[in-house]
Amino acid sequence: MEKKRIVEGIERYLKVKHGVKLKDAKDYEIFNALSLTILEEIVDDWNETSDTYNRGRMAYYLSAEYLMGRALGNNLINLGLYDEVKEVLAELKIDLNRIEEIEEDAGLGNGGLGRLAACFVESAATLNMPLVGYGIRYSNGLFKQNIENGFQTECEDTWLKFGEAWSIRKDDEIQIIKFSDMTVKAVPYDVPIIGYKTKNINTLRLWQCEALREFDFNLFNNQQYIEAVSARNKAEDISRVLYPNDTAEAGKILRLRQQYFFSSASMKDIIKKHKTKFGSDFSEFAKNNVAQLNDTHPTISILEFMRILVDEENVEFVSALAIAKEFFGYTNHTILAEALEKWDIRLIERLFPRLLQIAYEIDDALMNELRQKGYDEGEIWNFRIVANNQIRMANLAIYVSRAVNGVAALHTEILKKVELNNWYNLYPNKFQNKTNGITPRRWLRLCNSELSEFITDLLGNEDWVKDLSLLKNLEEYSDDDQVLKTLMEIKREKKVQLAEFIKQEEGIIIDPDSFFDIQIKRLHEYKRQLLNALYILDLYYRIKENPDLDIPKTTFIFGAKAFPGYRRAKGIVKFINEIARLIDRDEQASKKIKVVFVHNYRVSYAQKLFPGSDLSKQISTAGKEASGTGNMKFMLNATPTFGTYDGANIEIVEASGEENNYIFGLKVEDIEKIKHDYDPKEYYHQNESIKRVVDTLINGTLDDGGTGYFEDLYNALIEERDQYYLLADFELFKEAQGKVFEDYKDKKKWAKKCFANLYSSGVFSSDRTIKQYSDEIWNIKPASVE
Ligand code: 26Q
Repeated sequence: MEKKRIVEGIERYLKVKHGVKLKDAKDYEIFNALSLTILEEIVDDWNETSDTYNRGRMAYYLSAEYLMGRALGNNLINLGLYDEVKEVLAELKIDLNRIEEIEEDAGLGNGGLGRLAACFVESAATLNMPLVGYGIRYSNGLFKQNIENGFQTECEDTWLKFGEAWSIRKDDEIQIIKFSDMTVKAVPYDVPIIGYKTKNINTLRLWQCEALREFDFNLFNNQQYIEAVSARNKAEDISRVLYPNDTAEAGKILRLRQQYFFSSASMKDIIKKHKTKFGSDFSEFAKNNVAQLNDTHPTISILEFMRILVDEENVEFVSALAIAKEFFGYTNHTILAEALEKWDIRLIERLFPRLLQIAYEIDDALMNELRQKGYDEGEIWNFRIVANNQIRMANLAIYVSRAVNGVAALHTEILKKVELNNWYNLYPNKFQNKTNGITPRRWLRLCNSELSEFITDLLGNEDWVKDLSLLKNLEEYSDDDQVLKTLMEIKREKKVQLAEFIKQEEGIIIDPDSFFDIQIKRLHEYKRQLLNALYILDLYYRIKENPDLDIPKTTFIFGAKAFPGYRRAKGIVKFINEIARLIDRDEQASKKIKVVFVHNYRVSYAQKLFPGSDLSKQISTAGKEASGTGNMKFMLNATPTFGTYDGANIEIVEASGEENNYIFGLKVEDIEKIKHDYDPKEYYHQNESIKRVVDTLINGTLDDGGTGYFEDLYNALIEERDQYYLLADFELFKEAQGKVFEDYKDKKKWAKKCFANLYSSGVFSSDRTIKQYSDEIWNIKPASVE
């Protein structure tokens, strides 16, 4: 793109959008004008891509969450315009970095599942894969987190406050959505998904809910002002806010409305497109279309799809069901039983009575099949879609789909052998594994330009950004002192940058020459931030006993949002902050260790934390973390894993070598063996260090401000039998961390571990994952625009 065009574009959009000249423009206005300039540049290619895709078989990714983060930097990198734009702005005395930092994160997701969806749409675009993402345009994304006196507080996320440059509203493609008690509009906002160095531009279509009419004129004239706008508010409530929950809590009506809203809009959109090509002939529908359900959240799509085909398109029920079974695929993201979605049938009946009838009919079809295959009634019960006055969404998704997949090898094995074993025995060929991945554009090329340049220097070109398996070719340098030295210099530079950012954001000073031990992820008991905290507290006591304790100076960094209604999680936040305070106040301990809980952990913060890390903490109870993807982001930034035998940790360590990581703790089969007579009290009484740290929860060493949080944590460990096996893994954790500290002394040895992680990380590219979905489930092929 010519420099002149960039400047002209910025000036033009400043004028028409904000009514200002460049010299008077605020940073956010420059951000908007620059973004619109780039958007304008790609619109033709974008439309052409849609036309190209529409000519062939297409895949649709249905997800209630897309945790996109910021768009500008990523889009400039992928278009190959980053350096050019940086120069143009510099000539205008504007720092591109400052403009990037003004952008609000699009935080339309909770955590792993939402971020995975974001990586997937980017990879599909990069690979020219005909895939469209469908989701919800929440007015308020995931809450913003503050820490006040060590407690988490929340406030609303208003990401749209400056307007949003990176989407186009399509008023001519609105869908009308009917609930039994209200009818609303679904307005599509199309977000361009720009692949890396390709002309193709893919689409993420986010639906916004609006009322059919802005207000009721007659009520207004009667001076009933609140009533006049109440229908409008009720409609807008549907896409107002993302539920901050990352496990399925007892069904809430608004959540169900959200799910139906975007499912119905997406099904109608897909069917409309089909009809413009094939009229009312649905015989070839499944040949041209495939839809992936990102967990069960969009599973009501199946019922809506059936309703439209049967009631509106006059397709026989049996044929419609056969088409649906070809059309849908289902990805499972969780093993936690409490996270499996179930909806009360009375709720479904109240909002969409016809969908309940359809659910019963599908249930009948399944039961007939099972009876024919000789299953007895007791066995059949577990398969039922409607049972106990509930619709079991996972059963519906499994029955009506071409494929069911888990998200890491271990996870898929657990689904097959335990959680969904009955289904696996019924349909063994439906089950597949698709190990998660991450996009190397955002998670290396963009967030770590220093390391990226170094890789490019070593490999001679930038091909690795599009084919991450090429990183393997770095292995030949694994004994090259100069290479290892440069790698560690880059790491140190990224740690300095992180320390500066933490100072700016948290007002806390950390030492970039200390060891950065980082645990960043949603707060959950199964993820065991509490185990990490207890370990640190033990370390504190060991330093008190022996001020010369031989460990490297270490900064323990945490970042995590707790679901606002999850009391125990909030107690853990407070506990970590109290440990931080205890250490800061201690002259001896604070010389050796420091704890920082960074507030409002989010995608843009993550982009600074992964590159500035020395150790990746992935310590979930074995069998509980379906995959994890943060673990891959650390690895890609050359950081060893300290983790349990869980999720994708296992594959990470397999790829880069046990000797280059720290894998410890009980395995799934160990837990199976001990679970019946596990007694945490034995560990508590027999292990003095365990007792010492656990007792701080109740003996007044640490203060929870009278909330009862700490006593509750104590009870979880001691009285409620430590469901997540923290005490059983405590000594193993300690031993493994001891090994980390020992190994870190040998700088070269450590650098080699970092480097091995980098050159072994290629397989965790989401490009690989998307290729596998495309080949093994979706049956789609790349379609490039010329
Ligand atoms: C469901 C119903 C009602 C309210 C909320 C929900 C809900 C929302 C989000 C349930 C679950 C989620 C998110 C789950 C999630 O992020 N799972 C993670 O998915 C990642 C991608 O596959 C895995 O790497 C993680 O291991 C898994 O925890």
